[in-house]
Amino acid sequence: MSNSTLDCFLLTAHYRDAGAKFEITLWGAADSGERVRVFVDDFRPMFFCLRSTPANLTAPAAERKALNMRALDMRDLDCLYFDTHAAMQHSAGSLRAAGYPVCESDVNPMQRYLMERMVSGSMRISGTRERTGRFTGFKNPRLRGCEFIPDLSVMSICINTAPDGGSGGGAIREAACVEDGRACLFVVKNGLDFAGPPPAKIHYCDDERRLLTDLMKYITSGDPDVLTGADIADHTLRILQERCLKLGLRFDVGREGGSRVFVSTRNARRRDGHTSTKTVWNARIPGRVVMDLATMLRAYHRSNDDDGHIDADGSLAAATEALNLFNEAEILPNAIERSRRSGQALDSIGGSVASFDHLYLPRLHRAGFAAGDTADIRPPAKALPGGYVLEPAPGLYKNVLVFDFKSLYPSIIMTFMIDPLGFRIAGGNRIATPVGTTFSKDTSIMPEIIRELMDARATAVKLRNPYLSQAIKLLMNSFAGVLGSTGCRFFSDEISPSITLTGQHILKLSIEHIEKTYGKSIIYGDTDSIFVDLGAGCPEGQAAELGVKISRETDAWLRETLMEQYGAASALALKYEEHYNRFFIPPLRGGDAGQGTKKHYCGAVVKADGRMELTFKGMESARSDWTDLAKEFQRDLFIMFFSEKQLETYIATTAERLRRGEFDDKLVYRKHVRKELDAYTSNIPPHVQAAKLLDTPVRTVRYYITKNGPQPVEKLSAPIDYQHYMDSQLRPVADSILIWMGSDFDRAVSGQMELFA
Ligand code: DCP
Ligand code: MG
Ligand code: MG
Repeated sequence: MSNSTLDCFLLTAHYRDAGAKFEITLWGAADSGERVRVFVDDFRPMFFCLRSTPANLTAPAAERKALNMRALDMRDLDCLYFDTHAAMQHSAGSLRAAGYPVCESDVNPMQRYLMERMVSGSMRISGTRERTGRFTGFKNPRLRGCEFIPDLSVMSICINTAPDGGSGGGAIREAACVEDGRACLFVVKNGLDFAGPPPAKIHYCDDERRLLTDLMKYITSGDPDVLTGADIADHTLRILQERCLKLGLRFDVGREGGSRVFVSTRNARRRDGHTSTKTVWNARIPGRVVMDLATMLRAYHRSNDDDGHIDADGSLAAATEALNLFNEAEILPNAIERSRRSGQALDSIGGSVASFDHLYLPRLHRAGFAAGDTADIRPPAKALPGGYVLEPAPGLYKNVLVFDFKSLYPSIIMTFMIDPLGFRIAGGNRIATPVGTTFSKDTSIMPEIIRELMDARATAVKLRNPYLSQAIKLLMNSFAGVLGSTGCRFFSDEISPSITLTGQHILKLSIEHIEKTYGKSIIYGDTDSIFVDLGAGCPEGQAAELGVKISRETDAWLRETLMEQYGAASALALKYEEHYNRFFIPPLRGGDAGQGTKKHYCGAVVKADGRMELTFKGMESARSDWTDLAKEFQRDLFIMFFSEKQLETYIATTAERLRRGEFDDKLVYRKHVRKELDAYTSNIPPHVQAAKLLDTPVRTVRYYITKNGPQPVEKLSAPIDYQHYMDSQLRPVADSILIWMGSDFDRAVSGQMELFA
């Protein structure tokens, strides 16, 4: 035993009431290479109540302390400490029921433990270091934040089960574990045949029991920090646990006991306003972070459902591919940097509200204030305003410059010192926004947090750390969103609009200024972007120069104007982003002449070698209900359109070739099956209809639309329904341009029919 200090990164954190005590167990990865268990049982869950709350009502608290703290409505507060989380929740419930307000009773005590120590992922542990088996242990150490970035080991796991129904239905016959430079395949002898070339290492097992035992031994001795794979929690680990239970084995893959896979339900608000209940499988593995491949890809790359799905033969190939995707997408460095800024767990996604609490609450407390409970937030009577979207002027343009404000909402927060505390604290020096709300200049927290994040982002850019800079951008932007969300304890129907409406005001001001100063027309703008039409007459090579000039000069003008009108020090920066040589805004389908479609455009940059690089917005073909045919057709058509070539022949030829079957390999739809097939009862979507025709279940179904309805690629029997593809793939692409030209798809196709007569 020795007194020591260790820099660690937080891997997993769990808490519980153990009898009459509250316990926290943290696992971390240390710079020394040690893996560390931190056990805490001297932290007491707490919340605040009004000083005026009668003593008999707070008797269940282990301690009531009068602190020099106030609520945001300026009433004095006392702090209540409890021995257990349950006691804390119970007491908060009874106080609330008795009509006495409580503050921050809904803050998770473990999150509070970490945030008050300023621990965001990285933590410096000081205390008595104990050796417990292969791991290092600390009990009730001192913890504070630090800057340590860990080097974590990852294991990708995949299993294959025997088909249901047959003998040994559902049993695991094959499992693979893949790490960087190491792989092992576990196969039950006489099980499924192993396909493909033999891997580095095959471990034959007599039966499933042996496979499970050896597999779990392999995982715990390999001791990875991160477990990943396609559907790692809701498939791999869930089935592992299930089979262990069935065979009377302990499901044990963590750094200590207590591994558990369980289902939780989440209410998700659907777009139609109804709520649907979603079931989510969670894996709680002490000491190991469980990161589902598809979930993490979605979180960091906004990719669609299908990404992260593995279509490999055999579990070894699948686990290898999953690890490759995990590494290529750089999920770990992204997650680490996000955790270091937001204070959220490595495997967490979203969590904007919790991140805000994590950064804001400790500073609020140090300023002598505590926030209310989220349950006390009342939803606004009507939806809060968002960004301003200009009416787009449809048509074809040459030389369009695009400008976009850098971190618009964060820079508005800084410029006008927008802050929940600064809003409520009265008097002193104040700054007024263009909307009329005012904020304290003397006391504020959020502008300071944003400034630190902005500086950190600038450093990240300088150090070429794209993960950090992206993590910071998303975090900063989430602040504005969180303040407009009733799930956040700082929600206010005055603060959030102070940001968005000021954004609208600044966009309009800037547009007006550019139009007036440069005599150019603005053809579109959205929230913080401005599209300027320079016209065909713009001399080659001058567009970029003008772009830089407009952005600098507009910044300077805004700085003067905002100082003069509001006494505000502008933090706004209008970036010159792009010069499109060709640009197109489609007309609004079924709208009046001159109406464009918002958030839809296509721009082309002509490269030095004459190649055109296209950017699609809104009309992009990256959606899963677009086939390869539609994507290629759209790209080719726009290149021809921008090159001023005649389009009808190409459109008609493509339609004709489609009918002749020349594009059959480009007509496949791909879609992820999210629920069990039997869970679909009415209104069965096409991909599920197709999936039902397959012998074995798949997670991504690839299918055609045929004259007999949807059919999977593997079971195609009916003729392909070419008319369907004509109507749903070719027509919308062609019409986006043709309608603007006064024609349409049918006319283009029929007008050219004589070609094929
Ligand atoms: N915005 C938002 N939610 C999104 C995207 C944007 O609330 N999903 C808001 C916040 C942004 C503003 O719109 O500040 C402008 O969006 P941008 O995409 O231009 O983002 P930023 O201006 O913040 O960053 P950048 O520096 O990349 O332009
Ligand atoms: Mg922007
Ligand atoms: Mg923008």
